[in-house]
Amino acid sequence: MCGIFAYSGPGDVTQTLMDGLRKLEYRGYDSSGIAFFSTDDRIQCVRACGDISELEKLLSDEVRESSGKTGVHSGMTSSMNGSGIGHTRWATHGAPTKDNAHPHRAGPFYVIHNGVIENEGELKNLIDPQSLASETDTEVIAHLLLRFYKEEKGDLVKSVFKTMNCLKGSYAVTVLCEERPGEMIAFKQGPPLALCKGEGWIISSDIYSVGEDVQEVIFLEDGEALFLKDQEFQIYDRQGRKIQKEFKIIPREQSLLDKKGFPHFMLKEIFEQPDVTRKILENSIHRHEGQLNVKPAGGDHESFNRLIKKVSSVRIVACGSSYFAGLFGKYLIEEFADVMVEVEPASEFIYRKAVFDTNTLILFISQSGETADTLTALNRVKEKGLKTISLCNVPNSSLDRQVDYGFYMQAGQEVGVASTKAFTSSLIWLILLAFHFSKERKTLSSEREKSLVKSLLQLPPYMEQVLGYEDFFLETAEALKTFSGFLYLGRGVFYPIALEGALKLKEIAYIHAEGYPAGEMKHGPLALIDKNKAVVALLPSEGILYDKTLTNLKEARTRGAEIIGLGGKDTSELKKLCNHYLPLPKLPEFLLPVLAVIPLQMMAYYISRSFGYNADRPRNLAKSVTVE
Ligand code: F1P
Repeated sequence: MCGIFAYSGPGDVTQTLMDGLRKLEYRGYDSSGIAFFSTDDRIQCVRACGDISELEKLLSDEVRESSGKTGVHSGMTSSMNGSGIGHTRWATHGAPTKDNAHPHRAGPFYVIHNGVIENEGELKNLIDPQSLASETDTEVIAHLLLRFYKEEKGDLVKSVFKTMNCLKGSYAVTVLCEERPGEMIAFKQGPPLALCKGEGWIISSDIYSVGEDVQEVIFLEDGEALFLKDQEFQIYDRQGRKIQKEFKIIPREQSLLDKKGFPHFMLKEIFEQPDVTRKILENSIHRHEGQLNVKPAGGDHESFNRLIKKVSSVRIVACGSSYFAGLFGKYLIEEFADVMVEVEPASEFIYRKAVFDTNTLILFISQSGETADTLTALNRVKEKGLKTISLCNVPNSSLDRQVDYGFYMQAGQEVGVASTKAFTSSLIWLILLAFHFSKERKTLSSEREKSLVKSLLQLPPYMEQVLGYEDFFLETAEALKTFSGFLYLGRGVFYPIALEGALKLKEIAYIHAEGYPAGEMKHGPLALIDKNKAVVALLPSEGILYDKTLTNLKEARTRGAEIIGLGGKDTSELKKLCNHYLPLPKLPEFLLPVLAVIPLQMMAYYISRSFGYNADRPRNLAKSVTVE
């Protein structure tokens, strides 16, 4: 949450900042702002409410005005070195107003911040509260820096460490000081910050925001501070000692902020799911031999295999859609690998006494690899010496860098705030992991493995088939948008998908929706059902769970609800029972959820679109949740 992009070097500084901020907008779009040295060594600060386009408009007006007055083209240096800091905000302290937009100023210091300062109230005793011009916790950091800078007679390193020692909470901070052109400071505890080496220096929350030609990166670790001066830099550790850090070469895909003709990234990402699945399967099965080939991208695979042979249980910890994917993983791993699995939202896990035995393997799932609760949970279990693995979409993210074994979702950059393709990638990976566990623990016969591989390979064309039912999605979205509440029901592996379907509708269409285990409906939620409610039911193709879910559906229908059914069976009874029914292609039950989630994503998307909402940027949310 909140994006930081700072630049020091040759070229057009404001343009570089704006290009970077545009790629970080997924981290927050409440307001944005930049501060940069103009050619007369003064800092110019421009802030705007709303998304980056508002800042762009304001910036061109202000720069034009100041050029008129001073004869300089502020910030737009070419061969000369310039520097500036930029911020895109997800509001925590203080409403999303212009006054609360970053950068915040105290004396010569201009500060941008990602995170939450938890002792902000207490810290106000160390500064003059009358001097505060905003409601933010960030401004307190700027005033502390100013106070210590005066006390330490201009010693910047001491002032920064004194400031950091006062702060409680999470922060990634970047600072410009008007008295020190050519210098820039960054320090962090929690949210990510990376120093990237290109034509100049970039400090950013996310290396995706930097051009693909810039591949040399240093990730700052918690407690570290970076001082950049005249294109040289020095990093200090938590104790204030100078340290040397090596650049890592990180080849990567360019951030593709191209909707490829789709009206929203979310829709593009939904349509990418078959290809993402093809890519994962290409890398994790031997198609011709009909065998699995599952290996962590980070960490030695032989030691990983030794580890999974001896684990007594698995604990999955994650947030949001990643948590729901984890619930699906529980069904699969317990069913096929016969290993006990517990799943918990990271925000719950971190503030209670959790009991494990030493052979518990902890699996963290996170698209971004930067979710604050998930990272705190990782620190907790590492303190206990437990082995950790991650399923993550962003290589080199904070989570990926710290676990023992890392698996990559391989979904490619996900821009839409509400997760779609990263969720389905997680499902595919959890299926692969469940069967890999089973194989390594010698409970998977080679016939079973072959038939699994065959079924997995059917997924991408079937996903394409489901994506082709556009008329159904449009029609149901149109029919459903007037309903005031939704219940998503499923049993077994379909239950986590019901939760995910309800979350999509809440996130992007702002309609109240609940995911529920179908059998629990009669223990309460049935009381909600009337003709203004819609019930979305996910059905397997056969067996006891099919019969039981059907009964639950009839109970809802009897009470007047609009029924939308999805399932692996195609009968006239189902079509009669449901107001809208979509039969899914035939696949083994444990694979069907991968298909079933697609109509749920599409219906949520079309309902959101029919209201004119921007599905890519749901109100109040951000893609990377770096605060607790
Ligand atoms: C978890 C998550 C997403 C959600 C949204 C906010 O993030 O809740 O599932 O769609 O983007 O964050 P992560 O830990 O998987 O990155």
